[in-house]
Amino acid sequence: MKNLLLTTTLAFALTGPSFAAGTHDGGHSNDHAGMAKEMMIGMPGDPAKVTRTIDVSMRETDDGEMLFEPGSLDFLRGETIRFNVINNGELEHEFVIDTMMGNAEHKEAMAKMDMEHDDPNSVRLDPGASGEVVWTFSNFGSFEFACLIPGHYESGMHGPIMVGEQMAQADVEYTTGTIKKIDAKAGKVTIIHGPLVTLDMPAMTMVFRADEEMMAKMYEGQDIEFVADRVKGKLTVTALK
Ligand SMILES: [Cu+2]
Repeated sequence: MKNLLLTTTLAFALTGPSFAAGTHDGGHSNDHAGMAKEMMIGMPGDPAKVTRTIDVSMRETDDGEMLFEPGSLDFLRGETIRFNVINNGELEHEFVIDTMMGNAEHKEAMAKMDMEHDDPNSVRLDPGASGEVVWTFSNFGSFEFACLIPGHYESGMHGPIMVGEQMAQADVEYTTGTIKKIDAKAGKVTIIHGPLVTLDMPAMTMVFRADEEMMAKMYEGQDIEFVADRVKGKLTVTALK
């Protein structure tokens, strides 16, 4: 088959304009107290139905950055996640999940007055403290986690949350490409490739990592079908045919 994009494991739907109103219609205090109100990003999860636990660390770096680890999050629609959030920094931080619009509005409000969140979609922690958020991602889309304490978002404390849907296993995987260059010593291969939908990347020419075994099956100029994924933060060819 010569389709540029043969298949895909995840389908992402972007949040539409109707979602843009955010979740805090100015009445910030109205949705306190853990009310199970559904937001675009989903709703408070039932701790008995947690499907995965994710550790999230918050801290500052020596050069003045502030960050979350991991730096991005991917879920499947319907997952209920327990976020074990720990503040490894020396300043107070918070973990808030919402639409980007919701976070932007909230951040603006916090710039005027440092409100302390007590919403089910957030947790605010003193240095050394840990806490949790249990959340069900009931809608597709692109969302965001962030710390909205003034200045922290700008110092790096935000990252994307993608909520997608799992397709049938038979539909999984290969993208077409042509091998442009191989640098076996460095374990790198340059591939002119079609869109990598699961990685949210358009068609382009990119350098990937590949292990020795994978490399042995490749030659420059070869037309391939391959799967790429992030392995330890590096784009890596994980399957080839
Ligand atoms: Cu912070």
